[in-house]
Amino acid sequence: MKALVTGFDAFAGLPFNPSEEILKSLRRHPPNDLFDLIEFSVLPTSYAGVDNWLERSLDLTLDADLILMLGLSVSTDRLKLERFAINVADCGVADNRGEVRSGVAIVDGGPRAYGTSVNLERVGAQLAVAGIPYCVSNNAGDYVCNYIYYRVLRRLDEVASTAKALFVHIPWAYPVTIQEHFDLPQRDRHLAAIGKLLLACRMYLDEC
Ligand code: PCA
Repeated sequence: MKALVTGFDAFAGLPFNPSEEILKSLRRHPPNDLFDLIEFSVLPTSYAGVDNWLERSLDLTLDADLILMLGLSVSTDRLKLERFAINVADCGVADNRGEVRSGVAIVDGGPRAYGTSVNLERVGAQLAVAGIPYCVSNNAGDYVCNYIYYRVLRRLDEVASTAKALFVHIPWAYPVTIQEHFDLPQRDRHLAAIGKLLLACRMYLDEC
């Protein structure tokens, strides 16, 4: 099975983006037992950067069984499995090219929202077994993460692809309370959580 995994670089003045760190580590230690990884991309946190990546990666997105997109949410302390992407960019925070989009449709005339075809409850159940804190979220925000999610889901819909796409927001840090499960530095906790997420996705795909 082929997976394409993306993350984003630091944005809004934050010192780094854990999703970028995760991607770098996956590149060094690819989970070959779970997926043939066709690409790990760290994307610039900008609307235009996402557009450029999609342009370049058209074939890759169509070739993948799983497109797993990762990004940081500063307001969560657990993995957030995102169910929907909405057709609007509407965030006061400038992207890394200085662009602010307020109330702008992502695709003119496109559906108001797309939903992932991944069964989040089933993926979540596997995460729970592995002791990974997570929640299912119905709101991926209105910034660049929602933007890439909408654009990828739209592309898959347009070509009637059977590939599964999922956006997961990751926390800045996992709470101390899970330290008993993860007696590890934050960086390694992130890697452990994403390792279990990839495993959960693989198990889910095997069942489909
Ligand atoms: N998080 C931002 C954009 C990049 C990232 O990692 C978001 O939630 O939209």
